[in-house]
Amino acid sequence: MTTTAAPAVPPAARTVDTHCPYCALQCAQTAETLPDGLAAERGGPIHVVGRDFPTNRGGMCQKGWTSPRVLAAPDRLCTPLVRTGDGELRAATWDEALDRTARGVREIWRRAGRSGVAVFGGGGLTNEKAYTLGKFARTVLGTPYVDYNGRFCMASAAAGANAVLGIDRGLPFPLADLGGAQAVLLLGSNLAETMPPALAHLTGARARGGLIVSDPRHTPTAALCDDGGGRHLQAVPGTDLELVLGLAHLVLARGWHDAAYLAERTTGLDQLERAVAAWWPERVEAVTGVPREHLERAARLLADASPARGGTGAYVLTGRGVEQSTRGTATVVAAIDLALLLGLPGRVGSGYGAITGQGNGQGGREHGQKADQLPGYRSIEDDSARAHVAAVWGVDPANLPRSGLPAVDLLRRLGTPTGPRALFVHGSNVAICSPRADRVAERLRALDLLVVCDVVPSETALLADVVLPVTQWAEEEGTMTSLEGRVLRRRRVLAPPPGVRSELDVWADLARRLGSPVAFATDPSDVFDELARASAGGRADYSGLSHARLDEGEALYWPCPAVGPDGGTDGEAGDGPGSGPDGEPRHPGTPRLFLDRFAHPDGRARLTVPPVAAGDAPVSAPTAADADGFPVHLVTGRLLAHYQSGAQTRRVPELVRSAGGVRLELHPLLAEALDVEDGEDVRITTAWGTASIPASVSPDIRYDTVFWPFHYSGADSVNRLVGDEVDPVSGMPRFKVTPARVARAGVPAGLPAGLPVGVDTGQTR
Ligand SMILES: Nc1nc2c(c(=O)[nH]1)N[C@H]1C(S)=C(S)[C@@H](COP(=O)(O)OP(=O)(O)OC[C@H]3O[C@@H](n4cnc5c(=O)[nH]c(N)nc54)[C@H](O)[C@@H]3O)O[C@H]1N2
Ligand SMILES: Nc1nc2c(c(=O)[nH]1)N[C@H]1C(S)=C(S)[C@@H](COP(=O)(O)OP(=O)(O)OC[C@H]3O[C@@H](n4cnc5c(=O)[nH]c(N)nc54)[C@H](O)[C@@H]3O)O[C@H]1N2
Ligand code: SF4
Ligand SMILES: [Mo]
Repeated sequence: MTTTAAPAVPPAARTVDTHCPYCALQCAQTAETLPDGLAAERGGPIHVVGRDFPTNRGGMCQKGWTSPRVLAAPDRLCTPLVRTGDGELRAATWDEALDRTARGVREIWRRAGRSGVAVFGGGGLTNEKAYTLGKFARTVLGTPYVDYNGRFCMASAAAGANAVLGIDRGLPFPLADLGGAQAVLLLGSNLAETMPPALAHLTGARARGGLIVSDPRHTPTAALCDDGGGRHLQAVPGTDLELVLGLAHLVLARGWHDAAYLAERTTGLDQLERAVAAWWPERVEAVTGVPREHLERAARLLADASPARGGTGAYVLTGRGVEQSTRGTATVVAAIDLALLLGLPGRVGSGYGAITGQGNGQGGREHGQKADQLPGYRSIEDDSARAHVAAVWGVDPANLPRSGLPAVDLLRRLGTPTGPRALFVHGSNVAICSPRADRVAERLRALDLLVVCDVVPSETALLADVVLPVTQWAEEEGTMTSLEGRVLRRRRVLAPPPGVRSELDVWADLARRLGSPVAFATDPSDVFDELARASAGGRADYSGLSHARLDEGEALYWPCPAVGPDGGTDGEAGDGPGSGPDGEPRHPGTPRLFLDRFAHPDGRARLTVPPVAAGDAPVSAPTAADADGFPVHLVTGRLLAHYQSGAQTRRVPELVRSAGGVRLELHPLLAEALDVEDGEDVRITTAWGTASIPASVSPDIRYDTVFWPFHYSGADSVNRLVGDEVDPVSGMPRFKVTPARVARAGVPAGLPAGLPVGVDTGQTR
């Protein structure tokens, strides 16, 4: 027998099952703590690997793989900061910082009353934090002014779904259902860069030649339509409403609609028929630039895939490309109408869905950080909802504030003579992500008190009077509700750095310092139980859920009500998630909504004529103050390697390298007309500002459109040039399409008349 040196025993590692800190796909990860030596080498105290889960199937994107880097960001906030008399931020103790905050709030209450203090939340906060933030605003601060960055993200999808279907759950079906579909229409979503592992669910539709993508850019997602995968519709930015009405027109005109389903499950067909009759293909082509044959082809692919015509199923999905518009709600309504005409929603294997963006973009909009909502997706104007939630909070319903203002209006009024004098920010980098960002920064500076909780010194934190360092992702317990409405456990992998506190702690402490009698739990599991009670009976009912139940292994879909004493609701005894450890009946959660009825009282979906007059000019001609240069559509959005305002990902060296610096994407024809080469500076001007940024010349964009991702700061931040018009129904800003003029940087005036805007009779590729 030979002896060899024993292999080095790996240091005892602890593994924890959790989910990625970033987007709503919430890819499942297993995190492993690393010993010090390895931590330094790997750039973070933990290491993550993808874990098998139906949405990500073990996959993650580069942001997921590198997520531990943010835990060890060199400038990670580990001590509170307060602004001194000479304008500098200096380190302070928690006591000092919270005292300063409480004193500031009391002083503003004295001068301006309760509505002198406002709150801005984020769709990345756990359910427990989102819930507590709303409760803190309504009870301790007693202010109506609470809203959050979901207003920039999900508000139009929510408004459209509520109006037509009666409830807003982004995907009312499991994401994996898409796999069996014969056709998928993606309106304004670039999944290949915004949720790469989700592409696996499109391979089926693509293999069947049924993937249809509407995007003014030939994105990696649109490219999946090439070579027989389906059809890319490269419409003029801002014209998807007409595009969808055109598809609806064709479906009705060709008799491809599902008449039996429409009669049984919907109302409003007559009116809709009249409205879409006006959108014949030639007219749609003139407005959208999409050739009528392409429109016809897309309509046929969808119709052939519909169950009524013997297909295996079809989906209509919307993303920010069509929602972040002054016609966002109208376009979502039209998209759901189209799906209903084809008989898709409420059928297994077909449907309509909005692709929620932020990690907890779904849960974040259900638990009360939205200006008009209480937990459980209840209306703050509904007296019975007020009474229910007030009882859970132990307060008098009469003292609960009413609706506040949507984000853009709120930000606009900060620090004005009649507006709020103080703002708390939790989980949003408003100085970068808001439209008219320069003015937002000016409003933030005009406040008497700006308190920002963050994990890094974001551009917004750097404007604050008080900065509070809080726990993030792998340092905390909680739940996140993913894009499919599934409640997932976020688990603590490691202790936060010394000096950092949980936001749950911060709110409880501030409540005490502000003399509030209301109790604030700080254990996330207790907070969840309270949230569950507050949500009971609401549209987003979590009352049958708890951390313990979720820890049994199944992430469950809401609604998941508690089973009543009589074993009521839909709970079934037996095996599986529908029964407890002792076999007692439990609600199994609701993977698919609408199978029996839609959420309106009569159980029917309401076909709705989109609330924008059919004859509206789709895109206003450029109104840029600068009348020189070529008029173009400035479109904004995302790159694969950066997340949102970039506060987190700009601190990850691998991602910074992958993304490169800011670039303005433009078509070779436009570059030629401007006489700029790839990498040379282009001057771009809108009604709100002007900037010079390097060109990235690419055939993958319409020639009348330029693209500028919003992840960058300072002079590279596009939101300095984006206006703050909003959708009239949802209050969502028009991030996607801004009229602009472009010229070669340094060329002053006198360029020839521009390329045509708004009309294009062919694809640009
Ligand atoms: N890498 C990365 N992934 C992310 C995020 C991130 O910041 N980075 N953020 C997450 C969040 S919060 C969100 S909301 C989602 C967003 O996910 P997406 O909606 O996929 O992302 P966007 O890039 O904002 O917009 C999608 C596409 O809309 C197109 N578009 C612009 N104008 C129009 C138009 O008028 N019509 C049509 N049809 N298309 C148009 C753009 O060209 C762009 O390709 O991504 C999530 N995932
Ligand atoms: N031009 C243009 N602008 C856009 C968009 C666009 O497409 N174009 N998209 C819009 C959309 S869809 C969105 S969702 C917004 C997003 O934009 P932002 O709201 O700015 O989103 P993030 O960059 O994710 O900001 C989150 C902040 O919270 C911090 N943070 C992370 N975790 C925690 C936590 O647990 N607690 C606290 N207190 N802080 C935490 C992060 O460090 C970061 O500073 O941008 C919008 N703005
Ligand atoms: S797709 Fe989204 S959830 Fe998945 S790893 Fe990337 S950022 Fe994280
Ligand atoms: Mo978003």
